[in-house]
Amino acid sequence: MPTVHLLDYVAGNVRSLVNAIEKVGYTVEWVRTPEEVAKADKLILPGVGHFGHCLSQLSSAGYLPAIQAHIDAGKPFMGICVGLQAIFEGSVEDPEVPGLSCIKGKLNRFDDTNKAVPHIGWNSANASSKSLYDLRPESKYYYVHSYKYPYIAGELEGQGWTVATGTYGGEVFVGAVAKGNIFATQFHPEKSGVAGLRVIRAFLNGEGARTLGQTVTGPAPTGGLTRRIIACLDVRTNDQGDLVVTKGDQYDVREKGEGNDVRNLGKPVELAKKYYEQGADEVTFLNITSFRDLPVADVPMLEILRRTSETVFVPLTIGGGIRDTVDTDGTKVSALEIATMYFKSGADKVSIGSDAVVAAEEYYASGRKLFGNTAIEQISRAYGNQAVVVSVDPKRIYVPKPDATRHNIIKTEFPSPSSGDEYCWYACTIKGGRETRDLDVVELVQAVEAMGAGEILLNCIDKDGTNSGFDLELIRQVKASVKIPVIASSGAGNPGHFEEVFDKTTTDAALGAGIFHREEYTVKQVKDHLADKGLEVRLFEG
Ligand code: 1PR
Repeated sequence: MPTVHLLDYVAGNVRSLVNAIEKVGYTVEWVRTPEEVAKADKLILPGVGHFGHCLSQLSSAGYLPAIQAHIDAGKPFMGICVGLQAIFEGSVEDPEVPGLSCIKGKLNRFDDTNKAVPHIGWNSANASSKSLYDLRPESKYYYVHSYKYPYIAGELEGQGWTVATGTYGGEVFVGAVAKGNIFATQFHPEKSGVAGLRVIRAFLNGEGARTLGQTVTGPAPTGGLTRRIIACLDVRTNDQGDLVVTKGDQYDVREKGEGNDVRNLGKPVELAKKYYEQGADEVTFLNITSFRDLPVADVPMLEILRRTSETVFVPLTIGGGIRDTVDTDGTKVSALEIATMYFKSGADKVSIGSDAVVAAEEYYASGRKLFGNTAIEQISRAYGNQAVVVSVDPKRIYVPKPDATRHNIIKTEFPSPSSGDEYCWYACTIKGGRETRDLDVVELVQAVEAMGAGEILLNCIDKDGTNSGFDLELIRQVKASVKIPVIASSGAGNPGHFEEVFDKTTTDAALGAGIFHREEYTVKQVKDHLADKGLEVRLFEG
């Protein structure tokens, strides 16, 4: 099999990139020293996290002159995400750190006045009728970044570059760029389904470079960021010791009646693939019980991720048990080390639940000081904010009047059925809803945003498994409190509920579990419904 060389300098989910490269028929060889760069014919520079962190690592390991020599020799070079950013002169994210300067100009941050940042999700890479590594106007590609190169018509083209753009909240940015032997994408082709695999293939087989810039005809480009639909798999061992996808009603996952067994809705790897093929934009696994009697390195979720990432080319999130812990042999294992194992096994993001609540409580107890030692801070520092999701498990607490509590309250359209109280706040819980804390959801999300979380997965215990629709009041309250994206979760029972949450709130994504596991609707049916209603979605490309 033909070979491509990957630079092994940066932490993150390179397993998915390797899987994608193998999927299109190539093998990967690692470049582990600057000297080894010279043996590469085709070189890929993947990148996650902070511009400065990546570039400083490359620089201190002596890679930059070797990469420059590879490029100057006219050999194929591809940069992905921060790998695209690296070919620019610099970034306001880390102004002191120089880039490779193949392109003059600095990246800047998305404006978060009227939109969530990071920009997470499926967006276009529109090359305006020019051939650019098989990018297609009707396809969508997975982006996750806070910094971008702002597109100015003609600027890069005037220097011989072919450019594809995306638009987010009115800002047009460079989604991909190519000239000669250089090709770079701001999006993650290895996470962009079949559309992304095509791009990788075009780089590897040389067709992309050969046809670069030719005029192509095709359908008119579609708009910007799509509505993101996420399939969630709650995973745990059942009473027979098998790892199964389960689903609770308000977090109770046991069947009612005789036996009282853990509800078994299927096998995690198979279901993940099924939802990917139905068009799920992301798949989330939540390990809802921890596997305390196993060495951390053997937790079954690692194997589930490895196997899933071989066939599922959209982002994977893993949650459950991400906190500092003590291994079976007494060794301390940090949350960062656990997250690292998950990333190496194919996860793109980790989701933190209970530990985030405890960290937020400490944040307020210390007068909103940050010491850099929480799991959120450590993981986001190493892998970037976009890699850290905080999963929130709130429940409603009714109060008779606004000043009956110190917490952030709302006046609800759904008064308490028992007391008739018209005000409520949302209390955070830990340990899968078993313990309620004196911290409200607004306090939590603001604290974790300050710590560096990149996204909120907003469950709702009152709504979970009810099929009665999302808690719009909760979602509005949280969206109004933070700038980072929010995923609405809990309560989806039909496609209309997804339409409603996108119409009546500004949520960035919506998640369903039971609706898909019980086969009441497919992901495709949900998306078809949204498309019928005029909302932009990404459909699966076979
Ligand atoms: O606290 O960091 O170890 O993480 C544990 C994780 O496991 C948390 O993300 C927590 O939400 C989750 N979890 C714990 N116990 C349960 C349970 O169900 N007993 N599941 C649980 C949470 C909620 C959603 C669900 C939506 C959509 N599941 O993920 O998928 O509510 O459901 P629906 O569409 O069927 O209504 P830590």
